[in-house]
Amino acid sequence: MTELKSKFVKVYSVLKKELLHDSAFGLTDDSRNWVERIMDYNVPGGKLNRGLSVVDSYKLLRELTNSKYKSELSDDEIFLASVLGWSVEWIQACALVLDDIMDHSHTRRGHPCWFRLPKVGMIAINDGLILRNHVPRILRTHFQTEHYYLQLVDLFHEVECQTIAGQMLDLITTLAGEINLSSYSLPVYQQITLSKTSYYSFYLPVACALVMLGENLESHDDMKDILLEMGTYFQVQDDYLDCFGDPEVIGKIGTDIEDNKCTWLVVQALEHCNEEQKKLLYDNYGRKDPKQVAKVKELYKTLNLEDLFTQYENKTCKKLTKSIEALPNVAVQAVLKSFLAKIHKRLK
Ligand code: GPP
Ligand code: MG
Ligand code: MG
Ligand code: MG
Repeated sequence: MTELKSKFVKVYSVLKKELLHDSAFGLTDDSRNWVERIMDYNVPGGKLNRGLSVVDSYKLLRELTNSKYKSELSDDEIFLASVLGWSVEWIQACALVLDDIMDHSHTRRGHPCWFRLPKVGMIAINDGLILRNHVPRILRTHFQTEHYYLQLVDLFHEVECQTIAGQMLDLITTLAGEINLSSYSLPVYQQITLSKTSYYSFYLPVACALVMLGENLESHDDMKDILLEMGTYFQVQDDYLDCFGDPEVIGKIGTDIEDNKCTWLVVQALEHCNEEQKKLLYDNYGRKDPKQVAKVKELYKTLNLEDLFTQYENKTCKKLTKSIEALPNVAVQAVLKSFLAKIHKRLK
């Protein structure tokens, strides 16, 4: 583990302790124990990519701003950037707890989904809200005296609006697809991924670093556009792994076919199939029966979607690299390249 990562990891228990004693929640001994379980089960167990990228981006971008940042990162700066990183991880934890209920998922990060635990069930909905409401408390405790506090609160709120609107689109498109799969197209798919994934997973971590550096977010639209495009690439990978990934490695069992989701794979299948294959897809997609799910997977294989995905990955990586290298600032380039390196050809 790098020194920066180990400093980042340690901040989790600081935030946890503060939240367990935050009078705003008026916790009892029992509810405090429950909240501790919610946090420990759902917040720290992932790859931590989103959280760590706040600290990494801050480090790389501070060289871009002005000469007062030439010295080494101070412990205070690392701590504050880590607090923001964990705030993004908290948003992620809330999203996953709720998304797993909506997607009827079974496992997450190699364990049963939180709502699948016998004593949890639908209490998980309120638990998701608890996690979501931890974020403004964290921001208040650590940033309320900073000149950029309001900007930070607005940023988290706006990104959350995008994400929940994207989640809604993901879900209502699924309903439309129950009537007719022909509504599934690449533009529809891109609209869903942009809002449900790209904003919170790619734009938010970098935007946090920029706000901490006193930067005006509007002056970084070129970087934002590339980050959002990377988010689509990331969700295409997520869809691919849902069907073809190893559950042992990705830590979750796919449910997209059963859930009738508008995924990159089904959009490609619809585009490349003949009439007979289209009928097979219409008859078997969005059904719980494992035999029908297997038929859809078989069709994906017949249509060589695995190869098509590899081609997509290579093409997208080249295109993104070209856009990154066309940007004027080397620090910005470094941030974007580090993001791309983290996700390119990922297996989990
Ligand atoms: C990914 O969708 C998007 C999210 C997890 C955001 C959810 C947002 C909410 C506001 C609940 P996904 O369902 O494909 O993710 P996964 O494959 O990890 O379940
Ligand atoms: Mg989902
Ligand atoms: Mg899901
Ligand atoms: Mg998925």
